[in-house]
Amino acid sequence: MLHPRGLPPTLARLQRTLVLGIVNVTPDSFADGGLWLDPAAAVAHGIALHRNGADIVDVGGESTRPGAMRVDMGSECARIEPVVAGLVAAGVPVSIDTMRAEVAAVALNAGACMVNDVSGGAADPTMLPWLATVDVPFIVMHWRGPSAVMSELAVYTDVVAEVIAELQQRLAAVKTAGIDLSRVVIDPGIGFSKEAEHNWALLHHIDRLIQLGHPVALGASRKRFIGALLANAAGEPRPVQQRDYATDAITALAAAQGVWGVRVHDVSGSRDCVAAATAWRNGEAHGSS
Ligand code: PMM
Repeated sequence: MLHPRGLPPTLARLQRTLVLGIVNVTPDSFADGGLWLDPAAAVAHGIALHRNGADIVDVGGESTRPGAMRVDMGSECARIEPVVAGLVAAGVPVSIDTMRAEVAAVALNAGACMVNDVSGGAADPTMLPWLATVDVPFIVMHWRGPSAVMSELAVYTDVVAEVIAELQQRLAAVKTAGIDLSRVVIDPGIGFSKEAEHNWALLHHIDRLIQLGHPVALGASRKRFIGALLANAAGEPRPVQQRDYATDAITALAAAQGVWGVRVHDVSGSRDCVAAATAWRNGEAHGSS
């Protein structure tokens, strides 16, 4: 498994897809909004995710669902800091899901070991210069614009080629900022300025992203395109809490293809899928745990 440089050694020795468990400390995220606003509840949830098999717990303080408005920086910091600190104190590896350098810096000071920026450094002009001064892995996701307008930007002629070209532009900016590309994980940004057909095309062609030579992360968990796929006869989408079996199938297929990490709500299902897919891929059980 190709890992990004700067990953804690215990994670960097794993020869399988990593599972990132999601803790959104927000009132308005689509799957878990409002559940973990209380820091103690968020920490307890993150610890439970880790016990259930999350290799990393990804903590975010700002919802990025389509149409969401931005939260101010002070509130975002106040939401994430005690949660990151509490998880780190419990021995849980933490990544910080933010588009702001200052928030990421607060999280790193509290012990976070990775930065996950859904804008790939595009939303905050200080993100890349700051990242050049630290030495942690950095997830660069494909992003076309803020949540308030992202649905209007879901226009593609060839979604796979365009996502790859736009990711390569971000990688060039990352390199120009002085960040070693061996630290970078790329992510197609499932659901971000993408309709269902775009998401499925990107998953179908995930091998083309993997061929770019960077670790690839995927965040498909419980997203709207899964709800649409599993809609009932009346055309009503499958409720958010009933999308985990399909999410698990995506994890299994991603792990079989060699995706580096999956960002999910239901950690235990994804860990089982990773174990089975790794054993299938290797032709033996060794290295699956
Ligand atoms: N999706 C969400 C938030 N952060 N980070 C990465 N790297 N990739 C994603 O697809 C991604 C992300 C939105 O989902 P959520 O509301 O369940 O957190």
